[in-house]
Amino acid sequence: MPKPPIFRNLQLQAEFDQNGFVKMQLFSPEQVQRLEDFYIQTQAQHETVIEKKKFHATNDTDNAELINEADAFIKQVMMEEIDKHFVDYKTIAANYLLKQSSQESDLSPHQDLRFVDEEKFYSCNIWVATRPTTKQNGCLRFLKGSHLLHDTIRPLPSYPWMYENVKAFIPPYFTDVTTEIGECVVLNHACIHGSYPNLSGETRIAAILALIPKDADICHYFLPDGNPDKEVEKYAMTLEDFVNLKGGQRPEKAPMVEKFKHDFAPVDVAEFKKWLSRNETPQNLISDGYNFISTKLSALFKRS
Ligand SMILES: O=C(O)CCC(=O)C(=O)O
Repeated sequence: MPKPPIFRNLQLQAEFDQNGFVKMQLFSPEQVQRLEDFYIQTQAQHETVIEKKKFHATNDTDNAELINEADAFIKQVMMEEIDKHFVDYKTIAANYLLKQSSQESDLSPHQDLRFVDEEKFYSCNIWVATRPTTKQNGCLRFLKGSHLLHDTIRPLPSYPWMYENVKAFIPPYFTDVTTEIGECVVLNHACIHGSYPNLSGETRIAAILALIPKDADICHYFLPDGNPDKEVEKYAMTLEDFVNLKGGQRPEKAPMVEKFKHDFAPVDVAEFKKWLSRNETPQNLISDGYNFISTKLSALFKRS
């Protein structure tokens, strides 16, 4: 059954459904500037974690006041535009995502946490950077269509990722998505993605807002560390439950709605490699091909 749409533009919805992400123009330069200004004003509070993490989010600070203020501010700015482009959705949380200028700020292939029953719904982030993004300052990269490959449970604190064994094969097949001021990327949390390290000398600032279709319930999947039976607990969450969720612990107030066994077996390497090669031409081959053709062309036009 098709999952309920949230884009007003059917073409964008179709691209999002097929690829697991889509880029669109959403914000004005003035709105983006306001998002950046708020970050600059709260930079010291955000940067309390940078010794440990070169890629970090507002949530990582564990500063409840900052987390609430950033959430409210990002929502206030983004909501000026969102209803013009999205329907039948509800928002989850908003956050800043900061990439310090460092080789260690790269984000390797991953899927985001699962917030909804993905057999019926999807959840996504609206991601917007405050400056243009490129490979040099840490743009996003996606494995097109990977959200459709397997139905994955992505719990905390234990996260046995079924693609861990094939992670190293993914980057050549990534599609890079650069952005200009005001462009955003809407990404399905189940689509495998990552981002380059930021080597630009300046922090890359992005704001995200998570959305889900209006009829979806928000949930949290909990898998305790060292659970040999791989029994997953599913909790029905409110936004407040997420704000109060403490790292590695069960939600304090949210009711558990289900407990089930899940098979976290790693993907079959040969199958996955077959899927990769069927779906995409590796980017290094595209650029090698381009270099080959451009070398030939420049040789043709070179004066002897
Ligand atoms: O900001 C980035 O570089 C990565 C963003 C990301 O992984 C996400 O929004 O889920």
